Amino acid sequence: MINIDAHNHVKGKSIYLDDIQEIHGTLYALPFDATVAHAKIKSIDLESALKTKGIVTILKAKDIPGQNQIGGIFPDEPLLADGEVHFRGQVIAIIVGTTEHHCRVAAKRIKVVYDELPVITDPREAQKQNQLIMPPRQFRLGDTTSAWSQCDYIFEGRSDVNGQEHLYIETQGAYARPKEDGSIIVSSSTQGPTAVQRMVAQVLGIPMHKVEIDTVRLGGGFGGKEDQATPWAVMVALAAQHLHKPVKMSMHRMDDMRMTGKRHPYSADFKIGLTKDLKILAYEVTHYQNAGAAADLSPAVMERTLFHSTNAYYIPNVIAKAYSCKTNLPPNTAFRGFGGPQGKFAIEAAIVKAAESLGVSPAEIQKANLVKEGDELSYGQILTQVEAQNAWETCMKNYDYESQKQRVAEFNSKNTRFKKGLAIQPICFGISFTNTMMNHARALVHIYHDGSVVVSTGGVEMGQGLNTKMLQIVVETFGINASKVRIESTNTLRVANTSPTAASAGADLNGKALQMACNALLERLKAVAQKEFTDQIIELKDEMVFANEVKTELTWKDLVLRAFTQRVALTENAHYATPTIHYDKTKEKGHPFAYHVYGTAIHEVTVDCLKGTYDFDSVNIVHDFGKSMNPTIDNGQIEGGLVQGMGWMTLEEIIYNDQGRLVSNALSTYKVPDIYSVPKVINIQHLETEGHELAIKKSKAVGEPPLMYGIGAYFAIRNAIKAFNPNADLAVNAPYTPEKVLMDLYKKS
Ligand code: MTE
Ligand code: LUZ
Ligand code: MOS
Repeated sequence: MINIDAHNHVKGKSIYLDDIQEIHGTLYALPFDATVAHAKIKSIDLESALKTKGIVTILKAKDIPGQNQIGGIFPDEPLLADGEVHFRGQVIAIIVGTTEHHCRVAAKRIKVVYDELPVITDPREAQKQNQLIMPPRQFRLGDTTSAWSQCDYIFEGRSDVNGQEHLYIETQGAYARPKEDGSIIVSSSTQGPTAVQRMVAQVLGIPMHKVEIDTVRLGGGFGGKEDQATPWAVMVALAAQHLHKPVKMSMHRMDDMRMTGKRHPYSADFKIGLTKDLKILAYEVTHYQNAGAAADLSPAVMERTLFHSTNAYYIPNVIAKAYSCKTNLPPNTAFRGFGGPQGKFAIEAAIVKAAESLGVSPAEIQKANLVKEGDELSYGQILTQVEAQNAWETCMKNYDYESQKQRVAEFNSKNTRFKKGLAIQPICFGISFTNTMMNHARALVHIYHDGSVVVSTGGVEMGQGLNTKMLQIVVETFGINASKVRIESTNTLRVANTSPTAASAGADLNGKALQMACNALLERLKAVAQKEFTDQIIELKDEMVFANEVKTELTWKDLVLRAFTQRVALTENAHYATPTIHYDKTKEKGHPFAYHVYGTAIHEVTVDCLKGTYDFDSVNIVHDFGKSMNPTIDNGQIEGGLVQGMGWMTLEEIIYNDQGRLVSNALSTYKVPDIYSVPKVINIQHLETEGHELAIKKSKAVGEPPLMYGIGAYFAIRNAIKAFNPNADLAVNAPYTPEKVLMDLYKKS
């Protein structure tokens, strides 16, 4: 089935937040933010701003009737700064006017006097000063202390990896309209309508039943709208409540980049021990997560870093520790992979360090340590249906890696200006929210008596094709044509208490609930048909209901109408909660993931050793989709995830100066992959596997895992540099921008 949004997207007919038809009298809200990263606010002078033409009001912390608090995990984040600011871009006031332009004029007239305080931007520095979001956490398997003595080789090192701007095409935004009795509807470009509902209620001081959140679709979220779509929705709701008027906000790209958090930068210290036959016996890693100025989702992101600290490798003795460090930057947040990529980056750095010191290829170490059936990970989960070795070997064989290696070696021996590099990147990614409590979902299905069907789930469409997958479930369960089914917006009045669409689990969780609802309706309809056809076996097929043996036929439409006239319920609501998962935080042991997703990618890059620039010749992937329910959409997720991961590892460089000012604050200074920088060839092969019972239709979650293939891009470039300058002593510090590549090409040993 083609993506149901394809035609409207291409024609520009799809509705995003800023396309919603505005009600006459709609006002515009502009957030006014801090220009220093850490300070006491001595005074705010709004007088001249308030007199500006077109300005209706300017709201500050004191204008909040409920709690000035939007922290999701910990209550440590005010909606509006009150007395002090902790990062540049922190919102101090909301300017409301008749147009955005008027608000911007007023913003220039607001005068804030600050009493500046010291600024910390580095996570290690924050840790030294005991500026932590929460106490550190540690996962432990086996006994590293005694394992070190059994190792033939031990290496230590450090890796650093930068953050990443989400760059959803649609910036953050929301549109609030007051309803009667102090209730309110807010259209929000959010991955988490319930999170928005909860915070609107909390800040406005009203119960959740007075707050309706509606989300049609997002022009991309990538985690950036899991938690951080909330403040803007709360701001317009607050303004609408004050003024009894519709209020809208649709952020300017530079405001969005400056005010919102990003992927967490991490710094890590590692120690890795191996035996002579290259088995990794012990691994210790300490992660320093740069959380920014408030918790946001950092504790959960840090947890996923720990869960993925050994990637696709079995290591019998592990200590993985992480600090969530508080700095004066915008709170960093969810981003595709959610800390997993940073955990994997460190173990790959450790393996590369060991390989280079031993004079072997990293691939030899990677291959020798891939997880197998029954292996235990550091958090106690025993792996089953493991496809790590299968994916690796299929990848090597199907793409003829041996010849590729020879061809690259030959190329490098004949060329000096251009050098090629290869890297292999296996992945193993856990599917489920690491917080067990979040793994549930609901769906609501109405069959109208004309036979048309409308579906609501808690899942949000953000370009990943969720709605198409939901439609497939309905169509396949009922055996009816897609034109009979409509997937409605995600709305907190129709589906309540939703988890955000995240953790790649959107299709699994909402799809399973939807399947249950459809099956319940189907049983009821079958019973109606059975009565009509005096107890014969009924099968729904191709829009017809066939009664076996007798040649009576009944169309779907007739059957639905008969059910209606017999007063049978044509609405069903179902609830699904992932079975089998559990986790004990006090022991840091359990079975947090429903299943894991596996795969292997081979990167080939050519580096121009005069300029430091590079081109990716090819990325060859073998991926474990299970039984993909929509290969076109799923391949799109692999391509997009891969390129997004490669961007993180290569071109995309977030720069804050030491005063916490975002220097890479626009697309002129922040470079993302474009059509010229994507690999010239991307091959994707589907691994033949059974799939998993807990995956929707045995079609495994696909949203986040492919991002981590991108890590291979970094090490492919490193290998090309090594081919040019074999003795260079290279740090591991992503991204590998052309500037850094150039410096490393000519670095002394
Ligand atoms: N694909 C597109 N086109 N746009 C997005 O915003 N977000 C990614 C991934 N793929 C995203 C995307 C992230 S971070 C997640 S968690 C999943 O989609 C969420 O959707 P799913 O749970 O339905 O896979
Ligand atoms: N969000 C969350 C996530 O709250 N918990 C998770 O485990 C998670 N994983 C990936 C992305 N978002
Ligand atoms: Mo994705 S980071 O789970 O929104």
